[in-house]
Amino acid sequence: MSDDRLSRRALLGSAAAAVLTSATSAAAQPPHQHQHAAPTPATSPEPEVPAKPTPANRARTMAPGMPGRDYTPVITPNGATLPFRIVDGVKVFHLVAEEFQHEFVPGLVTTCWGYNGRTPGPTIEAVEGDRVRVYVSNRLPTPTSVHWHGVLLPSGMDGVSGLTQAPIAPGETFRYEFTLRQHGTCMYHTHYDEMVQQAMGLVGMFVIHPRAQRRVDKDFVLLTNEWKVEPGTSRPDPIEMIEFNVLTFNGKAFPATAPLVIERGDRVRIRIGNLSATNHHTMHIHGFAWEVVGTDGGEIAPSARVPETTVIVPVGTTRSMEFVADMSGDWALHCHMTHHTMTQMGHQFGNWVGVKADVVDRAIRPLLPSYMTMGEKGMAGMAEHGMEAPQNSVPMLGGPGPFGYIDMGGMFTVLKVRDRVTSQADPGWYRHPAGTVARAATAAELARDGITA
Ligand SMILES: [Cu+2]
Repeated sequence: MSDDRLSRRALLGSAAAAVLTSATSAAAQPPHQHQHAAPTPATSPEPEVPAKPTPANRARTMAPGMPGRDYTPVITPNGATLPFRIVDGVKVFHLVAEEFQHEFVPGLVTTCWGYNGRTPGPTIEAVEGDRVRVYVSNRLPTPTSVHWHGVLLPSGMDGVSGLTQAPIAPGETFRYEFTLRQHGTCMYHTHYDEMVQQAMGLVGMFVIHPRAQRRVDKDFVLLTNEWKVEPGTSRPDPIEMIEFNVLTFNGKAFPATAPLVIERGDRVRIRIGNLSATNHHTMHIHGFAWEVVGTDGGEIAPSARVPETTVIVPVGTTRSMEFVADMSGDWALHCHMTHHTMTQMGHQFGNWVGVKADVVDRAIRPLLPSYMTMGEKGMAGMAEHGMEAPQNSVPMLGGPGPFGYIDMGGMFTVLKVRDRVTSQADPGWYRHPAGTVARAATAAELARDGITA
C-alpha cells in the first residue's frame, strides 16, 4: 500500500471514528483530544462502520427460470434470443462482439459491428433470481466492454471501461456474473468509445421476467437505433451527431421490418428501447390506445398508468406498453417524427417543391455521384418511380402495399391482427370486410350530402 493510500485510509478512519464518537461517547474522550480527530490506529484496515447491506449483494439466487414454465418468451422481430446453458445452477450466455455485413433493407448493406453476427445483438432473456454468467469475446479490432443498462448489480460488473473494469482487448474474453434481483426491460451496450461503438451497432436488449408473471399473450421487443450512411458508401459514419438518415427497429428499416403478428383479443406487450445517439422517438400506435406499464427503472403502478397512443422513448431508456388488440387489421406502428420514417433522405436538400429538379439532377450527378433532390411535388414516389440513385443506397425507399406504394421507410412497422394466429409468419395483407375501406366518393353521394368537390 502506498503512503498516500495509507494516509487517506487513516484519515477516513479518523473521520468515521469522529462520527461515532460524537454520536456515542463524546463525553468519554480524554480532555486533550480534539473531537473530530479521534485517534484511530493507522493500521486499522477499514473504518469501524457497519456496512449497509446493499440490494445488489442481498440478491437471492433461485433455481433458473425456464421458458414456457416460468415465463412466456419474448419475440424479437428480425432478431433472435440468446441461447443459454445451465452449469451448476447458473445460466451461462456467450456474446461475441464482431464485425459483419448487415442489410438494413434490400439495397443497403454496410459493414457493422454487433454481437453474434447481428445488430442489435440477440435479446438476453432471464428471470428475477437467476444467476447469470455472460462471457464476452472481443473479435473487434479495438477494445470494448459491455454495460448492463438498468440491471442492478455489483459495481464491478457494471461494464464501464476504465471505471469498473479494464477494457476487453481484441482477442480477449471477459466474464461477467451476477444475480438478477429485479424484473423489467433493460438493455446492454458497449461502454468503450461509446459514440463510435454504439453507432456501429454494439447494442442489445436484456429482458428480465418476474417470478410470478402477469402473463401477456404476445410480448415483443423492439430496439431503435439511428445511423448515418452516405449514399454509395459501405460503412455507417460513427462520428455523426445530428443528421442520421437510416432509422431502424431491431436493425431494419421499413419495408424490411418484420410485422408483429397478433391474434385478435391478445393482450400485447411491446417493449421499446432507444439506443440511438441523439434522437428521442415518438412511438405511435394505430388502432389502439396503450398504457406505459414500465421503464428501464421498473414497473409503473397500475394507478399511475396513463392511456396514450404516442409515447416518447428518450435516448437511453426503455418503455413497455400494453394493450388488448381487439380490432383485426393492418395497423401501423411508427415513430411520429416524420423524417424518422424516411430512409437516406438528404438533410441538405433545398425546398424543391414546384421546381423541375430532374433537369438539375442530370447536370450535377456526373460531378457529384451522391447528389439528389426531392421531386417537384414533394418526395412521395421518388423511389417507386425509379429515381436514379448511387449504388448501395435506398433514398426515400418505401414498400409495396395492398393499395399502392407505402411512402414510409425507417422506423415503421405493421401490427397484423388476425382472428387466428399460429406463428409470426407474415399472414399477408388484411382482407377488409365489405364496406369498411375508404374509397372515392360517388357523384350520387356528393349530391345527396350537399358536397361540392
Ligand atoms: Cu424517431
